[in-house]
Amino acid sequence: MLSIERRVFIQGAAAATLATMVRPRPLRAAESTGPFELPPLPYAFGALEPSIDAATMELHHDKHHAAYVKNLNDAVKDHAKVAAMSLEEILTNLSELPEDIRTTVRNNAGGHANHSMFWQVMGKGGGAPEGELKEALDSDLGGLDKLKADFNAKGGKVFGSGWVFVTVSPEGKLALTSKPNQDTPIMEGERVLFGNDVWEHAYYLKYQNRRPEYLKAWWDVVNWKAVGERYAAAKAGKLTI
Ligand code: MN3
Repeated sequence: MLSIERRVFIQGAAAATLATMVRPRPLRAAESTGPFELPPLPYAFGALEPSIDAATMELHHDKHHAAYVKNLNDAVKDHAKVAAMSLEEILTNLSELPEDIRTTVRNNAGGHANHSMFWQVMGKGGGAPEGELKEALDSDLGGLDKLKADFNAKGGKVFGSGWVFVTVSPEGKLALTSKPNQDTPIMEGERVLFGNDVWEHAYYLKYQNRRPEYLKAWWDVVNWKAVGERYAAAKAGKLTI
C-alpha cells in the first residue's frame, strides 16, 4: 500500500505532466531546430523610428532574418560536420562545403551573419564616433561626412539586393566595400565593422523606391558605441561576425 506522501507525490507528478501537455508552447520568433538561432532584437521594433519604421523592423527581423536561420538549419540538418562549424568557419570555407548545399548555405549563412551584425550596430541615441575609431575614420575614409557620402553612393549603385560595408583589418585599417545578395567580406577572410542592408525589404514600406532617402536617414540610427566596441574587438582579434 502506498504511503500518503507517495500518493501525493504521484498525483503531483501526474498533474505536472498534464500541465506540460496542455500548456501551449511559448511563441518564439523562430522555432529553432538546429544549431543556429535567431538573436533577439536588442530593442523594440519601433526604437529606430522615424528612420526605420516598426513594421519594417518586425518583418525584417521576425520573418526575413528568421527565414535565413531556418533555411540554414534545414540545409545543414543531414551534414553533421557543417552543423558543428561556427558561422564564421562556414563563411570562410564555403568552397569546401558539400556542393549540394553550398549555394543555400552561402545565401543563408551570409544572411544570418549580415543581419546579426546589422541589429547590433543600430540603436537610438547612438552618439558619435570617438577615440581610435574616430581617428581611423578620419585617416582611412576621409572623416565621417566623406564616409557618409561615399557609403551612400555605393549603396545607391547596388543593383537589386546587397549590402554596403566598412571592413576592418586586424591592424584597425578601415575600407569601404559593397557586396551583392547576402555575400559578406567575411567570405574573403575580412572582418565587417558595420554595414547597411540596401535590399528593398529593408526600407520599402516607408521609402518605397527612394533608397537614397533611406540611406541618408539610416545614419541617424547608427550606434557608434557598438561600432566602437566592434572596432576594439577587431584589433584584439576577437571580432567574428
Ligand atoms: Mn535584409
